[in-house]
Amino acid sequence: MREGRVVRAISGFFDVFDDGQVRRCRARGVFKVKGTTVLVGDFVRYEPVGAQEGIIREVLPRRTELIRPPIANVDHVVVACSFVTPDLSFYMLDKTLLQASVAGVEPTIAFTKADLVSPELASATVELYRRLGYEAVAVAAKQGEGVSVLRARLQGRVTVLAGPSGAGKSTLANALAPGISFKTGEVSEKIGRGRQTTRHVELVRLDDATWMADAPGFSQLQVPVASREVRLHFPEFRPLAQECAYRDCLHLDEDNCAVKRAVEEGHVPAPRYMSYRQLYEEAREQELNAYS
Ligand SMILES: Nc1nc2c(ncn2[C@@H]2O[C@H](COP(=O)(O)OP(=O)(O)O)[C@@H](O)[C@H]2O)c(=O)[nH]1
Ligand SMILES: [Mg+2]
Ligand SMILES: [Zn+2]
Repeated sequence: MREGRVVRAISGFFDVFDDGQVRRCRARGVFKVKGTTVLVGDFVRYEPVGAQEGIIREVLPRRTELIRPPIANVDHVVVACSFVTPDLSFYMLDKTLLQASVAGVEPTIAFTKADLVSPELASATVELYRRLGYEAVAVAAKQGEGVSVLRARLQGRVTVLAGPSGAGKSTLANALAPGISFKTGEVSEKIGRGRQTTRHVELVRLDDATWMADAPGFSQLQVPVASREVRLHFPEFRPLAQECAYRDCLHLDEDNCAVKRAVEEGHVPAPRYMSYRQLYEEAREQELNAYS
């Protein structure tokens, strides 16, 4: 039995990368254990069959698991967030950061299309998120700005790109890995009416330790979170929460809330707090729907 990494899943087959070679495998037996599936990113035990095929017998334990896109063992997400077209949305950014945090995947924010705004706005936005405790970089893909910083952050990790359609994910992927051509998935999906479009998740190898997921059609991460837990994924709330009058303060309508005070005093950006309230409400609504 050998071990490899699933890099692609296509209608019942799994491409397993092992020792510089990709084998097309079927999964046998692993599905019999209830709830077990094979995901792209999984490490599996497999039996080679001939020179190019194999049978997956076992899925090894996962470090992380994303539901959308369906991918295992990702340890880094580059959150693409454009300054323009689409316009910068702190809410969308904060939502993706929340989901990365819930999934236990470290985020790096790429503020894309920095060439289309003033350098002052670009660096102020990057600073805003750095002060909150995030890794953030301004990117102008065509000019190569920010690309080498990001590439260094990919090293030795499995990275997935997330962010809304048009944010520049494919452009960034191509800049990060010249020589590998990433499909502009979102575009073909809109044109390809009635056609089966590429919703396959695929891991692209940059070197043996460095992989990047091309997940066209999955612009957002999607991970469920309990409403009461949302606050725990806003790192800047953590030191403040100890100062709240209520130990279990949700930072909503409670009296003597240190988070709300910090917002009023400008220490926590107001859009960030508005994102929190909205994401709390969304999580709450999901809970109410689930129990009704
Ligand atoms: N000016 C500028 N345009 C960009 C940049 N990155 C992407 N774009 C453009 O934005 C559009 C959407 O990019 P694409 O990579 O397809 O976005 P995706 O949908 O997130 O994969 C394309 O027309 C790109 O040429 C950038 O850094 N600067
Ligand atoms: Mg794309
Ligand atoms: Zn509070």
